[in-house]
Amino acid sequence: MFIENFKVESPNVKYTESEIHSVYDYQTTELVHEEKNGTFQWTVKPKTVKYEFKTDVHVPKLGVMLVGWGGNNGSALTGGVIANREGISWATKDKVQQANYFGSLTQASTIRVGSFNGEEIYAPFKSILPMVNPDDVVFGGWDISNMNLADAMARAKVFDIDLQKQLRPYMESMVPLPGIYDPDFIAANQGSRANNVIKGTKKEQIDQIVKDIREFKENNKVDKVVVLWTANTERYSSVAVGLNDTMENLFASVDRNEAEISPSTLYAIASILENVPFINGSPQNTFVPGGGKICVHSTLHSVGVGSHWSYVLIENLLGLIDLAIKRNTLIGGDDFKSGQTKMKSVLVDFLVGAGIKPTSIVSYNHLGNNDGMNLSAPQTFRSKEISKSNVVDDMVSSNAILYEPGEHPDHVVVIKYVPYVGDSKRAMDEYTSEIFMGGRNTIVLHNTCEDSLLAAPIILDLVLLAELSTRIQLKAEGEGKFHSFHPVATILSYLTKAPLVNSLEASFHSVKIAPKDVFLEQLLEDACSHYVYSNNLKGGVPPGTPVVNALSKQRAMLENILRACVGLAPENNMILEYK
Ligand code: NAI
Ligand code: DG6
Repeated sequence: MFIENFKVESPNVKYTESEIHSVYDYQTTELVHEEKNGTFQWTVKPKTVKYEFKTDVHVPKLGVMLVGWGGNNGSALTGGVIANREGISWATKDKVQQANYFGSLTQASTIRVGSFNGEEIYAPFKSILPMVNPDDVVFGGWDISNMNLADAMARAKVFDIDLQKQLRPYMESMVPLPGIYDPDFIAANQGSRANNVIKGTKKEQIDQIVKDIREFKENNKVDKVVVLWTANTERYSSVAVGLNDTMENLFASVDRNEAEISPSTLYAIASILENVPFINGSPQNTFVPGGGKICVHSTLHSVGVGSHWSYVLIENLLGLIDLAIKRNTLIGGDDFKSGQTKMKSVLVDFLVGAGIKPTSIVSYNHLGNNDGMNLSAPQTFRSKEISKSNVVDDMVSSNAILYEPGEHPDHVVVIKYVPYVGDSKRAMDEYTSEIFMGGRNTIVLHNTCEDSLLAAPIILDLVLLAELSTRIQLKAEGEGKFHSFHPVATILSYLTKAPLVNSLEASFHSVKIAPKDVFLEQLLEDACSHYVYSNNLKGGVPPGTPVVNALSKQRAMLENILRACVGLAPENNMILEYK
């Protein structure tokens, strides 16, 4: 049964005109180990921490500025929202199609709230907390191509022609602002598009983006803005000490007009300076984390090192993340998780969770849109290859019965540009696994889908959830004051391929190694299998928080946090009432 909305009645939850206040018991565990007769004995201690959550219920008028507004995703999202807002329907060869938000977690999925007379009761995901209605979002943004959004929609060849005709009057007057163009960061084949660019030094370009954000806010009378990168995939920037390793060095590099600072980093700096959330929908290392220093500390006996343990100090060089932390401005990314990777983060989770050992994962795609053309250059392909390749690491490392330490399935990613298929991406995957008694199991998937129609609702979720999460404050027992979530928005990880996670500026991690005869490389390998540490080594996620790619865990994290804000326990699926 479906209910449109609900309110929680509990001594732990208070709804007022301005906020929802909840008191929440967070049940977790603490692990302790001790060495006895040469082996470690582990004890797991259940622990409950009291949290309080405060959610501001005032839903703002939201402006969304897309970098790459005139691209396939940008035009599909803008047109899709207008079609929903205006209640547009259009004729296809099959039927009269109504606008909808299918594919959006917030708009088209449900959560279970309980059972009533033996029936399961579901409510819209968006009904948990007050959220911006996507129909009310004001869109704007930048593009290095000056094409208006109606023509951009036609260029994208994503929507049916009857829909395009109806949308054209709404979109003709939407023209992207000039963008920051640096041919060194995207494929040379994009040069012919670049007729709408901001001139000047990097510092001047940041100033222009800041000005654009302020004017957009003012002209559209929006309360809040979110900026999201859905422009071409860039190549990785080099991460180097003195260049972009710290906030100070990053600013100094901008002042020197350093060539290695990418356009996406410049947009992100401008947004963070304006305290505007910035989300990176492409795989490049916009936030330039990584390049951390790892040193082996053998002198840490005071913190209880056993004879089989050494400690590794990871000093993470935070780059732009440092700026976001200092300004407490939300950042999120990287790279929308739309199709093939979403399947991967479901299928490998299922296989490893079932005790089956994936040994080879081979993923081919071909597509014929402008994204595919840009990715046909080796440097931009490499960014995508990295973000598509690291998505099974957490599932593999969760099962030491199947995998030896450091062992991984062979994992190959191929992307080819085939103009004829346009936006209709083909993804073919072969998963080979070892099963009972040396048996082999091969699963083959073939997925055909308009890429932008998968990405557009994900963009919507990213901006709506980013906005919502800026209205939530929390504190654990013992913490004096409420605070917002960590600026690195792990809450968005369901929606991205290489979730950016919050990091510690310097953190100790214990790594099990043999006492003396281990080479540093071995130690690093071991450390990195526990904590994805550096762009150069693993692809874009700093240490501190374990990286979770498994889709069901990511969804549960998001749903359960929102449930906690209204004092509801996590969905435990135990159905004890019926046992
Ligand atoms: P697209 O190529 O159609 O659109 C990108 C737009 O960005 C173009 O209009 C281009 O002119 C503009 N652009 C390039 N550099 C710019 C800059 N520095 N400033 C402003 N505008 C700039 O690509 P599409 O299909 O819309 O995808 C966008 C991005 O999203 C790509 O990086 C793609 O890899 C990523 N992505 C897409 C997914 C999907 O399912 N469609 C999933 C995951 C990521
Ligand atoms: C080629 O793979 C084009 C890419 O932009 C993808 O469409 C995009 O990264 C989506 O990837 P996935 O793995 O989520 O389908």
